[in-house]
Amino acid sequence: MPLESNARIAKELARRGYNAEREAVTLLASAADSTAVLDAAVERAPDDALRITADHVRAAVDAGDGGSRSAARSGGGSEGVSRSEGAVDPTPVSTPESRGEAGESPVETEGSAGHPVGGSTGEPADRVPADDGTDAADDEPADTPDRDPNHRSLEVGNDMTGRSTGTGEYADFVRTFRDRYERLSKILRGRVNHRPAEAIANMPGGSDAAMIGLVNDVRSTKSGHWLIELEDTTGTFPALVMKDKGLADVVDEILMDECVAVEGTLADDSGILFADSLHFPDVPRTHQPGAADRHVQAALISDVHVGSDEFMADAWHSFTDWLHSPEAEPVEYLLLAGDMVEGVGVYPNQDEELDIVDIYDQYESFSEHLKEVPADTEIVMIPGNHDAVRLAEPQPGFNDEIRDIMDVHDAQIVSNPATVSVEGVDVLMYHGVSLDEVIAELPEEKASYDEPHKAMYQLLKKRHVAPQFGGHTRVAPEERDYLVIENVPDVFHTGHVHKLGWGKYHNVLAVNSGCWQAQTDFQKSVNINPDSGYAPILDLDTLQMTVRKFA
Ligand code: D5M
Ligand code: FE
Ligand code: ZN
Repeated sequence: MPLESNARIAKELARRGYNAEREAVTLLASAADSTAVLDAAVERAPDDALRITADHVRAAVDAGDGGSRSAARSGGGSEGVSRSEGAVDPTPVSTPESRGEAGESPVETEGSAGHPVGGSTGEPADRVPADDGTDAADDEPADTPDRDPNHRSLEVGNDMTGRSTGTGEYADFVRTFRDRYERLSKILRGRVNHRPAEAIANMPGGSDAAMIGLVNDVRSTKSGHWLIELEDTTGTFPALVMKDKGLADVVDEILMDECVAVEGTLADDSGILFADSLHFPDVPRTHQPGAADRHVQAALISDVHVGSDEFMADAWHSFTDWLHSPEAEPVEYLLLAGDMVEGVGVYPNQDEELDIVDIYDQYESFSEHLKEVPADTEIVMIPGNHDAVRLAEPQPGFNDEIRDIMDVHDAQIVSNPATVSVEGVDVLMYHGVSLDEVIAELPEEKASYDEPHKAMYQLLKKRHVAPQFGGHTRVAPEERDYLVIENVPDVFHTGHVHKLGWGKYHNVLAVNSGCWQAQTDFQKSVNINPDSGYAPILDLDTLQMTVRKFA
């Protein structure tokens, strides 16, 4: 097999159990006899090495194993060849043979602005503009990135892996909801002069009053008004939203168990509050997102579904191929929002569409695919509902057995949800199971599969990734409600619905990242057309995004 492309080299190394530095792969690609140098480099690597480095390759080249057809050695010293100087012959990122399709580099595709990607190649780039309204993509970065790990910073927050305390007892649920109430009511407290339920019941009839509580019940009355029951730590209290108050639009957005504030006037007998306004915790419009202080990018993906008959291996290879290209040099981070593998027994009759039936084998295969990603890429992964962790959220970040299988890349494996601060940009990662629920319950224009980012806006508004309890999304009680969005993120990254969509809500960039799985039989039966083989690439310095298509 000729080893003419970077991805082929990465794949061949992966086959032999090695991950490789980008520079090592580039050096190998530029060698006159890549196969011979690769053999020699592997030979030279220490027995316990997991990674082939540029030094291993250089040593092999210097020893004359395979020679060089370019200036692969001209960089000299331990620094070697700087890729950004173009000293190495540019190796084709992919060839028609290696991909089995037209071998052009991936195109940027349209997205956002309320419209999903068309799905065809060759469309113009669509970008989320920088905050000042300029399209920073047109400005070339002042200096090329150097992929120096010393410039990187990545900090994980809200990771509950290894911290699960819940036993499923009633008392655990009480504690979770108390924590939810405390942290979300704090956000609302500055905006309304609220009183506890108990105190409101004792206020004189006709007084102005406000209450903050978790939604216990929402019902429409015979006469077309709405009755909302709120609960706080002292009790429950009913609020009546009259149909002529112009609040229908707000009532439409209410989900059970979320935290809201209601302001209004007490009835004469102080038994009910007539609502004048309703507030969600929401994201302040003044939110100022952070930014990296150099040109560096993150690829935001999810739903790889390795092990499924429909896993799109070719698209994945094209993606990892591209990651090895000079164009992808700034992509130093890869964020993976769950559903690494297809799993087993997730849905009825799922086994009929499995390519790999054993869950561990699926992770082994996923891990082989992950090895194709340049070794010096920082990876963060959270689990999804197809992964081998408990289904109830928050989901801990895998057990040791699965971690061992996936350790090829030294990835940060954290819980679902979790936050990562990447060079000053705060990213909230959440797999997205509650999006199904938000889409099912809210009117089409507020949340739909075609515009998944709008459903994400709702979660930001509620400052909670899965407000409803006892519905479609399973929630496990913990001492703390890890699903509360306590700090406003700069970027909200989800997957799960297999639809690509992105947009900004009060300065927060919401991105749903599509998938690497073609349409399944189930999806066909319910008319879900997945957006497969896209990689949204986020500029961490401008928060502008470009979507690349690999299928
Ligand atoms: O979810 C992918 C999307 O498809 C998500 O919106 C749920 C939906 N889906 C897929 N299969 C099913 C079945 N069998 N029942 C209900 N909903 C389904 P994923 O997490 O990748 O399966
Ligand atoms: Fe999925
Ligand atoms: Zn999922």
